[in-house]
Amino acid sequence: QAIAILDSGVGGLTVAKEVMRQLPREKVIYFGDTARAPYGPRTPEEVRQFTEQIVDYLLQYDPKMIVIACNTATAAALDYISAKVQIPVIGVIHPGARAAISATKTGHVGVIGTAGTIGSGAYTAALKQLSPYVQVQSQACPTLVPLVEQGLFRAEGSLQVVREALSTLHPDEMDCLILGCTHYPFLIDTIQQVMGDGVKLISSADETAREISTILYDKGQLASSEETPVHQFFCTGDAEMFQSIAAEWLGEHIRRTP
Ligand code: DGN
Repeated sequence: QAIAILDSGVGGLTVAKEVMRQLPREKVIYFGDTARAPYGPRTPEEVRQFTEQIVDYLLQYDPKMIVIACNTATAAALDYISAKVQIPVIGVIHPGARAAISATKTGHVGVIGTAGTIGSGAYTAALKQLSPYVQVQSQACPTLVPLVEQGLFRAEGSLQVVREALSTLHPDEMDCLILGCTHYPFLIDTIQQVMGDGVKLISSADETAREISTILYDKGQLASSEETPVHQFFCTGDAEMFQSIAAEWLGEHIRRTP
């Protein structure tokens, strides 16, 4: 049985990569809804509907758990999907918040994400649930996901786009910044350059993979095969673009099947 990971596009690959690193025996089935990305500007109802469709598709493969590796979809649909399916379902917002609370020394935390995620207030709620003292600065960055989906995250112009997207944040008033969108780790070096070395960047991927590991261990469901798993990837849009971004990010050869 595999771990099913979904996102609006290539962003969830940042989580998949960490799952493959921390849990190398586990098979991953990845679904990127690249034809309908970005989810950020869509209504929560629409994001919930899309997430449900993807989960229904993935359930055909009988996965042992589902990872909603998209903050926008986690904010809009995690509770709904968890109540609907019989297997464990996790999102990326609580792991991201937990990682930030453990990393911050000043209690001043920044969050960037899509308009949907920031508008939902889900990060502020998750951070405040963990610590009543935390101060949160947040900013929606709608221009960043399209940059990543177009494979332009290493392009020269990306620095200017990132600089503009982050221009309202005050790096001197936070010690960590949550990359509250799974696409943003593709831009991590550029974001670090803009925010400066005083701000630690937090991505949910590491903590999410740890949570998956704990859940599977507790349920006695960790894979035990000696064979290297063969992962599967699905996308709804331009398969060539997806293949090239996934191969580069994961550092793996990805073969296309009809
Ligand atoms: N990767 C998704 C997230 O973490 O919110 C969102 C991307 C999007 O479709 N805008």
